[in-house]
Amino acid sequence: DQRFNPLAADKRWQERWATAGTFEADDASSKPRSYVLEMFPYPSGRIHMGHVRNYTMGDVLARFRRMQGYEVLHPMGWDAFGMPAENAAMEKKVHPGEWTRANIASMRSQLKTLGFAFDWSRELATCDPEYYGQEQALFIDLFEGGLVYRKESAVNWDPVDMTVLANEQVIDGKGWRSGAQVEKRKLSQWFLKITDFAEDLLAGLDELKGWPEKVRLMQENWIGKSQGLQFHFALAEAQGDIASVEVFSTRPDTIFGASFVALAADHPLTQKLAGQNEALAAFAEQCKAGGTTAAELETMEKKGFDTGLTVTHPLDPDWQLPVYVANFVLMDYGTGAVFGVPAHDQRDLDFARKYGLPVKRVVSDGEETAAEYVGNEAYTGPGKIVNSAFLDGMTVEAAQQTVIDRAQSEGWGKAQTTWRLRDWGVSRQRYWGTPIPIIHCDDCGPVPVPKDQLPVVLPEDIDFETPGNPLERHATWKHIDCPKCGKAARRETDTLDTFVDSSWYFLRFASQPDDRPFDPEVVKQWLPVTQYIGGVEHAILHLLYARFWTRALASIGKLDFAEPFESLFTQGMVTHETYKHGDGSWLSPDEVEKNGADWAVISDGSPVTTGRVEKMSKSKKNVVDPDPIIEQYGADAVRFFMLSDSPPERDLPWSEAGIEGSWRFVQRLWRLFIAVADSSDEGEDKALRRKLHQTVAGVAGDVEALSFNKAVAKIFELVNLIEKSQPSADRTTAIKSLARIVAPMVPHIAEEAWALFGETGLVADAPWPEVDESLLVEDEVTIAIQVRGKLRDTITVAKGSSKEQLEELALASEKVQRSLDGAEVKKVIVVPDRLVNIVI
Ligand code: ANZ
Ligand code: ZN
Repeated sequence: DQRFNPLAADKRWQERWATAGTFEADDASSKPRSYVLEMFPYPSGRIHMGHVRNYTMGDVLARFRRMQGYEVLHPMGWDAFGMPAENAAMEKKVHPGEWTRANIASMRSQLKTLGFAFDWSRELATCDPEYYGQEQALFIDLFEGGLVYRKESAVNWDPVDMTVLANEQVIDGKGWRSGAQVEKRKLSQWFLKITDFAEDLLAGLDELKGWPEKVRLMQENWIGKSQGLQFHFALAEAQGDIASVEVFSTRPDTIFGASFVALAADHPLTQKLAGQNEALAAFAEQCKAGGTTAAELETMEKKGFDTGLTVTHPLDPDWQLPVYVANFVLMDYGTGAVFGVPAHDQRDLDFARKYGLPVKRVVSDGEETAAEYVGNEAYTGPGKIVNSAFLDGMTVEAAQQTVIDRAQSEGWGKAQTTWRLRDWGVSRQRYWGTPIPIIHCDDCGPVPVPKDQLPVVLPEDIDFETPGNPLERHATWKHIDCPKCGKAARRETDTLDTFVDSSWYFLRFASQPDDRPFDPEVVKQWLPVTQYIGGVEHAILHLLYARFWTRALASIGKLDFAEPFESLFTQGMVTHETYKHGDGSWLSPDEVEKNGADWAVISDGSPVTTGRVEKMSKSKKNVVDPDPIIEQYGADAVRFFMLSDSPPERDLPWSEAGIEGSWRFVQRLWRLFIAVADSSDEGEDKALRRKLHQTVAGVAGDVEALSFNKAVAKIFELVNLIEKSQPSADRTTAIKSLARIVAPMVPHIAEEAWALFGETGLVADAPWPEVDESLLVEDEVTIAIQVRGKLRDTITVAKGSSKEQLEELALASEKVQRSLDGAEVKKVIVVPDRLVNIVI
């Protein structure tokens, strides 16, 4: 057949790989190892283009590494716990487990149609008791290792999902899933001591050379190490047992620019004052409703409440500063109180202007030194200290040290390091998660479930009619006797944040014994993950938790390495144009068609406005479902399109033209393959041979660097040259090698070709073509031959030919002799490797 038919071929090879166990990783292999991992999906129901792109990239690398002789671990599984399953249970009245497993089944078969080289024998779902039971065992290990504790704390409460959210899950003051305004509540919660590892998590970032700089920076900012001075301002009049206000500042050098002191709404002093002041109590309430992220604190309107109290400046007993309660001061950072320096801090400046407070310059921008600061932009740059008594003339750094030294020697403050990172609250008042394996006993307190009683399995008979936690409401599940004293006790009804599930799945992929979470010896063979690929949306959440979890397990002797992911790649998104009705409602790409230059709704011909190219998302309806595309064009064309059109870190705009181009390219490959299937062409084609070897080497380098679009460009060049070349033994070799070069990208057609060539075995198992290094350097050059400055001929000669040789060859040229037409040669100018000019 002249056409490649993916419908038959795709399935045939997918089955062959499966029955041969081609991609099952061997724990006992003596080959070098490579662990290629893509972030496992949440089983929402359908594979989307983002998944296709992500997994295609990982797949190319995994297949390529196998061909290079590595033992490759390339697993796939399901991040299967979480809210959407419960939402489905409430909306559609299906059990979350049933909904999840049905989704997994359909997404698994979708992934299989793309021919990904996954080791399906290691597939896992975090909702399997075999998985979460081992997670419970690890939780108990961490509990016994002192890395888990329970405390009453103000939590972010999502009133729609009726659950607690981690700080990371609150975006712009709203729940990351529900989008509902988050409230503050006090609840007893389980925490993991990630802050014990703050310094180490920060220091480790320096070693992660294979991570994008931007991700490292995001983690650094999240961990947020600040060094400064913690000191107190004495209250002019003590308020009961409170005699001073403790503040933390990274800018003690600006202490003479202080203009006010501000307290958080839930600061103990605020609370005390609010007890006697209704207006203040109302103001504090109002502050708590506001957002808590850095970005929000920057942008929201600064509001304050003058308490009427004053404090004394620590370096000038005659100087009194007013005390405000301010909405931009957080209780859970530093000490929950600050001193404001309006001239050098924008928030403080906005605040000072609003309340008419003094604005005193204490750092000179190099020109101005006057004490009165009139601008509306705080100066935060470097400079000399001014208007600051004994600090005058110092640099910012020197003044900071001087103030810290003075505070310490006089005993009113001390050098302090403050972290933005908070311990990780992992309690969720939800059903569909890993039950926290703890039993509460009135006499013994919290007792871990004995390991031989794990897993603590979720009950199946639950009801979702009422909001809140079904485990709490279940008639019998939580009632159990205390494992220590035997008295009636209660199970913990909170489940673990699903980010716990994804904090160690890569370990379980490497080793999954029945009787423990993993075998550290086997894990050691595979980890760290050689290449991790996923979305940048996980730059902080998942990646920080996984780094923490690995360290935590190492600290209790379960592992002997700290960093789980050696290299990280964050791929761009798949985007699509957006379409809208006249009334502004969204239309999906398959509801519209192009009518000349304009777009129209297919059903009624009404006009369509086209919008920006944006990430494919259900909310904007600009989603293209991969399934029908795969059915129409086959897996290889889809895979090839995912790799070819954009650099992998950039967004990839989906286009019909693009996928069609890929489809045509697959057919071009096929025509080449069938043409040489049983060719006995003879003769050399040195240029083509050279191109082949350059391509083999170049594509290898590009794939290794995940520069797939560059690899594709090189393959295009080779194919173009092959198509133009005459039959020869070199051409046959080039085409047969081409099957191996493209095999990681378009594995189905490559297998088909491999069989066509009469090769035994699978191309997936074939070695990557060898490179003849000597063919990589250009050893021939083309020389221009001019007569009186005019180009008359070109000759190809060995690089570095001598002047004499070049002169002789030039004069021997027939075209040159013709143009000389018997004239006398006066002089021959030779520029080696470039040109020969004959002067007559
Ligand atoms: C005086 C000052 C003067 C400040 C100046 C800054 C600039 P980072 O670097 O993020 O740690 N701050 C301290 N605790 C706070 C809280 N609970 N809520 C809101 N703001 C707080 O920021 C440290 C700075 O943030 C501290 O230094 C303090 O303001 C403020 F020209 O003190 B600074
Ligand atoms: Zn007990």
